[in-house]
Amino acid sequence: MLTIYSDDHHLHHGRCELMDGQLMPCFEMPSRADHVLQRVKDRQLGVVHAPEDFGMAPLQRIHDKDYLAFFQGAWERWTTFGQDGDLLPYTWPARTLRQVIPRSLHGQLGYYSFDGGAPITAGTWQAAYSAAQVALTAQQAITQGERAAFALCRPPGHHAASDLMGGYCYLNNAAIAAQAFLDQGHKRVAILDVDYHHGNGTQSIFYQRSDVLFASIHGDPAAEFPFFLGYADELGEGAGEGFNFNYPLPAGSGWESWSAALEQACGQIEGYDADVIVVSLGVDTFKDDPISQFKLDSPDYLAMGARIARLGKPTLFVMEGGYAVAEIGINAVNVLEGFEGDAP
Ligand code: Q9C
Ligand code: ZN
Repeated sequence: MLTIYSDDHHLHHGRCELMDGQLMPCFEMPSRADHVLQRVKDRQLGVVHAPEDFGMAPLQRIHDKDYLAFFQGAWERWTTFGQDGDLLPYTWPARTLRQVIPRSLHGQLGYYSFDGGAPITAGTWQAAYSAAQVALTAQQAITQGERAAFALCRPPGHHAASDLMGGYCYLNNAAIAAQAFLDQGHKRVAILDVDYHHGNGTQSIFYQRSDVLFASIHGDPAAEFPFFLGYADELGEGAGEGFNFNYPLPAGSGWESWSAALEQACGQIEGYDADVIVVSLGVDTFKDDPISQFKLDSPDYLAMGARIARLGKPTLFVMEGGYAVAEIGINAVNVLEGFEGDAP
């Protein structure tokens, strides 16, 4: 399987995220992608190519123009204050407050974010921009006839909405790629999100649309980040009604219940008859993940890939979460090898 990868992810290395009342060292760190790349090479999964540059237009198909401009220019504005620590928001326009875009940098940062988990550093824009190009380059390979491709994106994307960053995500790589498929003539795209956390950004982007089906298996948001989206009764809205499926599972869930949810998600995708599948590939469902509560083991990821292959569609894998750094490469590449072992 073809892998697309850019070294630019090293430009994003946040110091701290706000979690459980503390500033903690970021779990989302550069060594994550380095380990996945190393495993791709060790297993000789296939060639590794650098991304092409498709410019801003495909990003603007998903993200708000003012959000993109804010994100691109935020670090420069921060340095004019003589600051060089990471930018982290601390005030959000929650209930009773007005959804107004203030003049202040930190006011705007609060407006364009939903948590304190997505620090902006000097290189965050370039890293996120390149990650989106990684997804688009892998997407193009599939358009040109590849059966599958792996977009080794970092930072991840599935928590990012049209005009919101959060949950370590800035640009929604999977959504940008899904939209590119549609813009190039595909009619129906299914996004299968297997990350431990609900893909709130992706869901929100396509919630009112029938040309993208979204199915996600994740920790029950009543107990788990992102808390405020991802419940089973969210089925889509308007033209999108019946094209959104959430499978929240309790803490402690292992392969038996997880794979039963996967079976249901795959049933929906099969009924939808998608032209192409985008997999938001997070492996933070692993039993030793430091911030997650599922119990999948490394061989389970082979079975996961095999089941996805039996959908029988061209498939784009987009890297999302996974914080057990020593095992992230084994688990992510196991999905890809499981897929290839079962591809028709
Ligand atoms: N400040 C992904 O797996 N944890 N994101 C709480 C909030 C956030 C996970 C921190 C977990 C985000 C792509
Ligand atoms: Zn996650």
